Amino acid sequence: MTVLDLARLGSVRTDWSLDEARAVHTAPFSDLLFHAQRVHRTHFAPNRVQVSTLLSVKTGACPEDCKYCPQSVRYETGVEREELLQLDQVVDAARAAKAQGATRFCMGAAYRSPKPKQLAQIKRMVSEVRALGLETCATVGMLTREQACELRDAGLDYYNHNLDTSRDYYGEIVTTRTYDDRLETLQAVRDAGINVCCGGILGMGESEQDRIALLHTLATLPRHPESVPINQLVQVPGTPLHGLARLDPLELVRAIATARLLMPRSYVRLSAGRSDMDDATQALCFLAGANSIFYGDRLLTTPNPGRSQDQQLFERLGLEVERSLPAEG
Ligand code: SAM
Ligand code: DTB
Ligand code: SF4
Repeated sequence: MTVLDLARLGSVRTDWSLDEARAVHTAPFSDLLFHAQRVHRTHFAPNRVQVSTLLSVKTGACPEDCKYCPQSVRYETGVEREELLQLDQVVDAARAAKAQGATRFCMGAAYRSPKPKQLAQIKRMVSEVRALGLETCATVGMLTREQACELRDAGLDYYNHNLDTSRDYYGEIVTTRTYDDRLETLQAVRDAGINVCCGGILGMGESEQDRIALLHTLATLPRHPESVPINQLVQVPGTPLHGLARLDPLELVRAIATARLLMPRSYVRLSAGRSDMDDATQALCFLAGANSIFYGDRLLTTPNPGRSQDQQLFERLGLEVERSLPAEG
């Protein structure tokens, strides 16, 4: 390799060049996986997976135009508009998720950004879920610095806000908010002292260069996101991206391995899209350094493999669910 020796990778850096990121992503597959696994083992227990459970606390009728999303009001996808859930509905779902082994509960809302009354209700949800002994995560759209501080004070541990794709390709996917809007929200969340959960979606018709650029942007943020969700597009009829050619599964594995090598201490989550993957692909993703999944039979509005299916997969692979909450930091 000309610009980079994979065998020397393993330390946490935020000064990656795009050439270095490309050299990692395009390395011979076995070298890439070998070194991703090597680096994974220096920072994490090799056979342990963190599990988060998702709940859509406000579904549908979103004003944004994200071309992948079944919840945008602009596309006929059959997703029914629902009001914000009641507090007790959310707490019941969180209790059930905890009983089933989740350590983190992530509440998603189909908002561009929350209004003051909505934020007040979400803060109550966060506080009550945290009181159950779960880590809390929310993804409710763009936040101001003040809103981020309010959520932190309510007990929010993580905020999910994805970059989705590369800066260059982004305009093909979303026009109602900019890449810089997203980066600003991420900075507000970081400055508030909330852990950052930030990743993207693969399989939206982007090029390999776009996937590399997305991973490079994530890995050169002032601090790496603590969680990096790598979603494979869930193709929903009615959305503009429905019917696209499927991503080569080995490209997904490459992206996970690259995330592991560029962000060695971050949890890399094999996120949406697992219902469309076979067990061998998922096994390769874990080998490549994925160490987190969404657990439970629904994502936000689309299906996820059921718990029993995941338990079988974990047994086949000798994976165990991380029971204790990881140390802060
Ligand atoms: N409305 C908020 C926002 O977008 O900021 C939060 C909820 S939104 C559904 C959270 C993330 O889910 C999106 O940023 C996107 O990365 C992911 N997502 C949405 N639809 C998806 C799909 N069909 N396939 C894969 N990921 C998807
Ligand atoms: C993330 O990166 N993936 C999750 C979570 N963060 C909020 C969402 C996936 C949504 C898939 C489509 C749906 O179920 O509506
Ligand atoms: Fe709305 Fe979020 Fe879906 Fe975009 S991804 S349409 S902001 S719910």
